[in-house]
Amino acid sequence: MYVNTKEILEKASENFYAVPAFNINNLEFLIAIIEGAVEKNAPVIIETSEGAIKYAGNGDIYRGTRLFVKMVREYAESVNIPVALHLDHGKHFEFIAAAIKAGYSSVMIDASHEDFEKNMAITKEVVKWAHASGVSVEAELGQLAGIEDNVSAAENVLVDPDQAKRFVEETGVDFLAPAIGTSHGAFKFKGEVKLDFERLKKVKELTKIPLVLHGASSVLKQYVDIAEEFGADFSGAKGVPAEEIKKCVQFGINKVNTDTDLRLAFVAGLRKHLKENPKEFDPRKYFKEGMNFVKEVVKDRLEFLGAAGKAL
Ligand code: TD3
Ligand code: ZN
Repeated sequence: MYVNTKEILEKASENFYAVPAFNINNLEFLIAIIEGAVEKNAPVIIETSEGAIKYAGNGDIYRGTRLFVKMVREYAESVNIPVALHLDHGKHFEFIAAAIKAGYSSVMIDASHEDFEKNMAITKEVVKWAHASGVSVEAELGQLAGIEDNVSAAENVLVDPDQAKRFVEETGVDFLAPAIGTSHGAFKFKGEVKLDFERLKKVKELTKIPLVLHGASSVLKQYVDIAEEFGADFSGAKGVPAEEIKKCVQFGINKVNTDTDLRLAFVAGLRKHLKENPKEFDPRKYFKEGMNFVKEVVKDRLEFLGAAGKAL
């Protein structure tokens, strides 16, 4: 079923589990994610960044958003699990408007790089338009360090829980992403993994709405090793271990954004297949091994986040 993200996340918040939101750029990742979620009988969120929309539309964002809605709806409507489509890190009104018009289930307005008052004013405006079309809204407070795909900040700026309370009350936003020390990409921590659980707990107590963890990939050793065995160099890569993410879920996280882990798994499968089959040139064959690894990551996340078995 193609559903509103709010439906999926309110149920998760009431029942103390989280649902992964997986980023896609193409059909292959979508198929792997849907297959994994069906096997785990779990709800799942598909998300696309502004960059993914430009890529899929080959420069035309209206074509890109419409294509993703058609692709995701087609797969969602033929399976018996709730599937939602979300705009990740919407920073430009043009993309947000295109996503709402095309039929996305929810959008993120990421004005976290602006000062608090401006972030609030921008978010309020987006909530007004989106809600008028039945589309739910995610916003972000604080900033994540790291640079990837239009998402950049030099340093972590952690969320202020009292500001979060005021922000939620005044904007009417449906989900909130509080910065608690994670970052985007494959190189999240130089030393130890350090997340601010106390801050997260306070944000949940004061807002009581579904919360979102960005930069939540684990950078799984098994796929990094396979990729490196077949020619990749990911030295220094480090993510958030599953145990840490599970603690975040205990303290109120309900949506766990995951992009890097799928990319790493896919490239490991692709490199392995091409190296082991030098005569192969059929994309359906060499993509398949990447898709199989992606599907394993999807199933593992659905399981440890507690979403497995929660389809109905
Ligand atoms: O919003 N995202 C996905 C997009 C990151 C920028 O390309 C996340 O928060 C997931 O981040 P990651 O890198 O840990 O998978
Ligand atoms: Zn993010």
